[in-house]
Amino acid sequence: MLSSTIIPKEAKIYVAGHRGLVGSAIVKALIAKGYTNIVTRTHEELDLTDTLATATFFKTEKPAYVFLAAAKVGGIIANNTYRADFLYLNLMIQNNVIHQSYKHGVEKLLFLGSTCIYPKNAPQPMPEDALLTGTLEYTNEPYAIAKIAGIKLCESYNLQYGTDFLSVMPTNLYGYNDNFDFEKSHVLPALIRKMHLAKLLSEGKNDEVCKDLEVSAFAKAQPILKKFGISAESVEIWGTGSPRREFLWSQDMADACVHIMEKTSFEQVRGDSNEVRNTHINIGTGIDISIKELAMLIKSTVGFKGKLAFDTSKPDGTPRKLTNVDKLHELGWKHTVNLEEGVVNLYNWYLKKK
Ligand code: GFB
Repeated sequence: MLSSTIIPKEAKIYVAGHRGLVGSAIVKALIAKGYTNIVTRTHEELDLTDTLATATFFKTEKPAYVFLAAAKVGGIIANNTYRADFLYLNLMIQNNVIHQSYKHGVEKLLFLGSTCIYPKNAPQPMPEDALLTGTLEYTNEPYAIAKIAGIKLCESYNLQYGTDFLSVMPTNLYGYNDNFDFEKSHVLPALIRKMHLAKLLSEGKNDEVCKDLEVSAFAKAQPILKKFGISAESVEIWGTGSPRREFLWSQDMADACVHIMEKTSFEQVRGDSNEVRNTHINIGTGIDISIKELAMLIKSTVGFKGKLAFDTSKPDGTPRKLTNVDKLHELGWKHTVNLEEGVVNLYNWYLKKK
């Protein structure tokens, strides 16, 4: 199954979403591999939901390879709250970038989705073929529908127009440049920040708490801490703690993306059926952990001695999301950073950033 596309080191490569968690890691991975002609645009410079602006960008820059890592993303509550934004913005971004890539002869495109495309009760670990076999998890249905449309758009351009657009579905990601906002972030960075603040409170370091929360006085920090269930004695964890999740270090994800861009083509993954489906590729570790176990791991990494308080009024989301990574392994890629190591790396990065 393994072959290789020769990508010249000076080929023009556009990384859409280069300031995000994965996009920034993809740029780093490309530079490390010696690629010299990487094109990026900030959101202020190019709004990818703007069809005309995106068309002008492709016409002018003519990238040969595209990594589509730009997306509206967030944790479970953000997905459930901003349902229209998650559907509309993601459809617009991917429609514009994928269509313009076709129009301007991009040689290869890699579209990044998410494992939330699979049904809520998909078999575990979830193989690529589980797509569209059941009802989606309610909290992220709009986001999942957008990502499923992206997979189908890539497959359909390949089948109708002979393009080489691949889709990869990463498991839950974490890493440098993560979002630590209590309401919008994913569980791992949220718990690092909450446990860190609780530890500072338990040590009486109220000034450092204010600095982290960017408030001028402790009286202003108190309502925020209360709202998010952070105290010297305990940290609030959303849901029951029983859902299981798989976590992948974002730099590993980026390396997998570059590996697939270099080594895989649509021809290789299309299969020999007349009905071409499920050509996307899962990216994960194949190892999961419960949210309670994750909270315990972060608690011990941060050094917080208090308790965990489970807020069952908050949603659990999908009970389990473990990826089947057989296809990825057959394509010659395996993760390198384990969760314990990754949590230490991210906590150290967070401390330095402060
Ligand atoms: O990371 P998270 O928001 O993503 O939540 P999902 C994972 C689990 O952690 C859920 C629990 O069961 C949450 O209830 N959790 C506990 C917390 N405490 C917290 C907390 O402080 N913050 C957060 N965010 N969660 C998203 C999807 O689902 O993951 C997206 O909505 C996408 O579509 C993304 O696929 C990767 O795994 O539940």
